[in-house]
Amino acid sequence: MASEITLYSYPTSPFAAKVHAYLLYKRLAFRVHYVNPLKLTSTLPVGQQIPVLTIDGSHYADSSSIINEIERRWPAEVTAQQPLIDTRDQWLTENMVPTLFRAAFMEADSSAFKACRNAWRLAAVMRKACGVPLMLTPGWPLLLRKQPFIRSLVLPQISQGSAPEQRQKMLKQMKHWLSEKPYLAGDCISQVDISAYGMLAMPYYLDLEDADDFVRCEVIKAWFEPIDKLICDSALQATDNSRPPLLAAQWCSRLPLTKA
Ligand SMILES: N[C@@H](CCC(=O)N[C@@H](CS)C(=O)NCC(=O)O)C(=O)O
Repeated sequence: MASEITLYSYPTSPFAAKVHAYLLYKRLAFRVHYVNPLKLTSTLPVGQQIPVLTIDGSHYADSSSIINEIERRWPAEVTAQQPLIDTRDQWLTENMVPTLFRAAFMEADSSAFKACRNAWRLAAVMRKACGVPLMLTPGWPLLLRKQPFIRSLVLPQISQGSAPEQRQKMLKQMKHWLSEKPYLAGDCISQVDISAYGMLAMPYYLDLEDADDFVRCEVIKAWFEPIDKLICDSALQATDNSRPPLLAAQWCSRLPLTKA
């Protein structure tokens, strides 16, 4: 019998996007419970943060640990070396997640206007998917700026340089890995690729400003497009909606890069 899998998620969470993309990659049947952030702790079956994954009544928290649990239960036939996967996954998550939050985090420069527009875009999606009340959405840029978990991710990176500089650093590192091997941790696709894909695809498809820099880079685009097709096809081919897409079409302002 197939396992019962539920992902507790926000459509705008880069951590949840990693796990959601991985479930699609694995072609597992699952459902997504989009959580109202005002009722986060009373809704989650464990912990206080998104994502949580429930498999047959067992609960798992933390995106990388969840992916490791999925891999333990449904192992890949061929895989890259685990220590390399772990180090690169950690590096990418630590560097990429703050840049994603910075896209909607008002800083003391001209990008503050872009950050506000991005925050409102995210608020609109959170309203549709998670039932965030309309009256909260105008203040979303300020609410994001005040969130302790966002501040703890973003503030250390701000002291290291501008958001575009940090994204360039990340893209340079990904390009370097892809110049050595076809995938981010070697000759075969691994959780590093799928996690990075999820974290890049979510802001790209929601059309956050300046979130298409990686698609404009030929090397990254050549890596991204086949993974995008794999993940989008997985959702489309499950006609009973047993594999919900990473982002529902009605939230996206961009057309799919690749057709099924
Ligand atoms: N290390 C965790 C971080 C998860 C996380 O920060 N989730 C955010 C949403 S993107 C959250 O639920 N924040 C609510 C809070 O900390 O109050 C992971 O990888 O899953």
